[in-house]
Amino acid sequence: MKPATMPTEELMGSGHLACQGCGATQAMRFALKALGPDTALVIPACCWAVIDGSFPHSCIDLPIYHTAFETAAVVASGLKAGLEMRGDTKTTVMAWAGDGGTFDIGLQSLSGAAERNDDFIYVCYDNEAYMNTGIQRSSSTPVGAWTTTTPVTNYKREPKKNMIDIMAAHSIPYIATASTAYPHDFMRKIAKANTFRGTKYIQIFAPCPTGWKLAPELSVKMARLAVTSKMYPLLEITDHGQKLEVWKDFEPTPIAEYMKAQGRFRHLSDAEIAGIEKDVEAKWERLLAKERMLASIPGL
Ligand SMILES: Cc1ncc(C[n+]2csc(CCOP(=O)(O)OP(=O)(O)O)c2C)c(N)n1
Ligand SMILES: [Mg+2]
Repeated sequence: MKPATMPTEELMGSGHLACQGCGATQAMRFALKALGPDTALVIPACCWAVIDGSFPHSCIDLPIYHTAFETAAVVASGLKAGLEMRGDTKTTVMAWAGDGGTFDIGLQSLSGAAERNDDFIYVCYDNEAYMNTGIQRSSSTPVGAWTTTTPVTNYKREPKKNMIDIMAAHSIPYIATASTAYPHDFMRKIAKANTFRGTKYIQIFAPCPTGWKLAPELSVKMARLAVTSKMYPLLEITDHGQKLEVWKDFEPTPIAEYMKAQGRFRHLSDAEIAGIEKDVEAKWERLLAKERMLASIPGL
């Protein structure tokens, strides 16, 4: 990934209410730099419902529609339709939800909006649990993780839900994953998403030092190691689900380096970590095979 210049315009101020090292907060700042001021936000219940501040204060210099937990996508659909009825076809509507609000409770309204191909960007900031209510397991929580509802005696055994494949099955124009360690890549993907009409889905890996029992200063490092350990591949899906591009231009790092820095994985033995690494490697190989397979089919 080539370095690029960060836009200097700030639509997010410093007076936010997030924890130190919050990846979701970094992600919002980058997204708004990529989109600019002609943007309206829809935020359901999640940490970000708190982070921007309580009315009448806000750290974001844009209109924000705070919604019920399960309704981010359908409210974004309605907001966009309302703006268009008023003759405003320019404003970008961005729904901004957590993994619980996306992978679990908001899935139905997101699926409905994506099937209709309603015109907005949906960003899921993925911190891999319900953090705002005290670190409960979501279907995005990875195998092996401690949460308050998956305690060390009964830590998470089920694999993380493959939300990207679910979204790809909707044939929407643009899907991407991103990581807070690669802000230029994320901003490029947000800007690219904004060039398509229809539903665009971007899922950004956003460390939560509080929920992961992680030193806040390691937030960006973890976001990088998640990618270089192949736990969280960076990819783009275009052509309505028909074209997949996976980023491979990095030095691979061992998964133990990623997992051992985080208290949520501290109970895992070396053998268990090795088992997870094997699974991650197999998933990575399948992803690359899929990329080759899609590239080999002409005329799609
Ligand atoms: C219908 C409903 N159920 C439960 C809640 C309580 N609640 C508010 S935020 C939240 C967790 C959100 O998790 P996620 O979407 O991952 O965002 P994060 O808190 O991690 O930022 C929950 C369970 C709610 N507001 N509404
Ligand atoms: Mg979450």
